[in-house]
Amino acid sequence: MWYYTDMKKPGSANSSNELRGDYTHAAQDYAVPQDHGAYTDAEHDRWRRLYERQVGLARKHAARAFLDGLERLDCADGIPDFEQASAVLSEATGWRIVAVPGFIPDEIFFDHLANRRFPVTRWIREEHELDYLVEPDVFHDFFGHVPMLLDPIFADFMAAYGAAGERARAMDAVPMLARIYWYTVEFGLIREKGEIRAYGAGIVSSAGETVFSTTDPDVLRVGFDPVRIMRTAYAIDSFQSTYFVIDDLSQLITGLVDLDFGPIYERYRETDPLPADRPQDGDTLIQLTDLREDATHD
Ligand code: HBI
Ligand code: FE
Repeated sequence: MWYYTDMKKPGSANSSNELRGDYTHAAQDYAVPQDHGAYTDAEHDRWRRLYERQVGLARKHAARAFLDGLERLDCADGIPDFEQASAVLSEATGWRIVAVPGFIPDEIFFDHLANRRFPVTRWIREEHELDYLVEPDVFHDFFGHVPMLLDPIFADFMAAYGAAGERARAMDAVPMLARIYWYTVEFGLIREKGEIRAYGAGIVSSAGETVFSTTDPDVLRVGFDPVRIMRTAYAIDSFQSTYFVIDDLSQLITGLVDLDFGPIYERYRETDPLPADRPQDGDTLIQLTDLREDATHD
């Protein structure tokens, strides 16, 4: 996965060793035209191959809401046209897509989300990056994130996350809020019919992590706990060592609406985060074997 602290400003030139997107023509909100007609056949073909591989794994391991959303987007045949997808999205949940050159600053990102605009990177990864890349591309952003935005509950949660950004920024606590995004939107797992399934975009856009996160018998799977999440460090360049599991998408709303973030930020923002590779007191640990037994009682 990725993490960037050095942002490019709209209009600034590219140099090597930096974000690879072209920021020269970006607006102040970092929006760019998608220019759908400019994608090459090779790029559309790369999308088709990525799609085909991931959709097979997703059917086995991804959340119902993700699969439903993906189907409605009808995007197997090539890099999707954001305008068409935005029409489907806005009809369903009031969201739309805005094309961006790549990673954008926190405050701009939060503002887009709060206003139900999801920033999607316009370029696609290179041929040698089919398994892994360090920056989000159109496959991660669109295939990974957009299907869940067709779910009304998840759509509301994402907008609320964006709206929470301002206070986190004012209180110097963006890293704490960002961990909520990381462990839900990017790497969230959900319990469905006695199985662990993935709804996080970082998982469902990765072949290796789709299988690992949902089937590895030893990785830590902890019941959703927002304060624990805000205190927990995460890995940016390897599979996660802890995943947080929700029982239902509505838990993202109910678990967060009543939370008074101010005092939590005050209390923990200066303390070292908890390591991600070990359980903490108070964790509800979820074992795959227990789940299968649960399923027989349904
Ligand atoms: N920009 N394009 C893009 N995509 C992201 O996922 C993203 C971003 N900027 C900031 C950001 N994520 C996170 O650091 C925020 O959740 C804090
Ligand atoms: Fe992402």
